[in-house]
Amino acid sequence: MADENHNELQPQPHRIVDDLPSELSTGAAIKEVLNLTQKFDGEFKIRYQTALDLIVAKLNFIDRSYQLEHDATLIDSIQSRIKSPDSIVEKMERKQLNFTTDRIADYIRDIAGVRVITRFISDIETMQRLIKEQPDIQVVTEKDYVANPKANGYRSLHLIVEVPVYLSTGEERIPVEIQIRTIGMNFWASLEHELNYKKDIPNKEQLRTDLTRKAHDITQLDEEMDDLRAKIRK
Ligand code: 0O2
Repeated sequence: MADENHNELQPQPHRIVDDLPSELSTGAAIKEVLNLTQKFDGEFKIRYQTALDLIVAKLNFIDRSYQLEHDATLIDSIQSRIKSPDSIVEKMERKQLNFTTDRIADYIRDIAGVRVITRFISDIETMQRLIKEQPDIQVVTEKDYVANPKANGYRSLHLIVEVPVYLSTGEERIPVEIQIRTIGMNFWASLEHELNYKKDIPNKEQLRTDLTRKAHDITQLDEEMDDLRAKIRK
């Protein structure tokens, strides 16, 4: 990941899954603990689900307020998910995180994830500005793959925000990843994701090259649509 994409504004480590047995280090063991955690310690999942619900409500509020003022929506759709234990384990293995020393919630910051799909590219920046203006949400990390696309053509704006969740034990700031991208960027990313995760696809490398080329076409279309909208709304 390119450094210019990674703007650590205020890293705040979280320790949610504590007191794990030190002898556990393999992926299978991690999975087992995660499954147990989710099964027996519902609070872990409840924290993330609550944070997710709060962020989705906040994003809808931002959109409605914008609509009142500008007579146009910013958001085309919102998707959200809690990362599955399998996917958490896969990511920890991919990043070679040692389960005995590194804690899940410290390093996997996208356990709660929201994807905001906009129609126009300039709406991504507007969304980002309006999220930052919310006094109860703190943006702690920004990665701008729109200004600095990945080599494969991936574009999206990633924010890690922290939202306060009030538990019987007190307030906890829970991280939520917000990915903001256009319909075109989302369309591209979902196919590229499929290519990465499907096995036995012939000519994978050629398909990757073709997809990277299509990402450029989508960038051009996104920019042209933005220009057209500006002329229509003038
Ligand atoms: P999933 O299935 O979405 O859960 P870091 O936070 O820097 O330690 P991270 O989180 O790997 O590391 O970095 P990054 O770049 O913020 O990517 C996070 C997510 O962005 C990924 O989550 C994907 O959803 C998406 N993403 C990033 N790069 C690509 C890409 O090249 N293609 C596609 N299709 N999506 C991408 P996960 O956990 O990998 O997967």
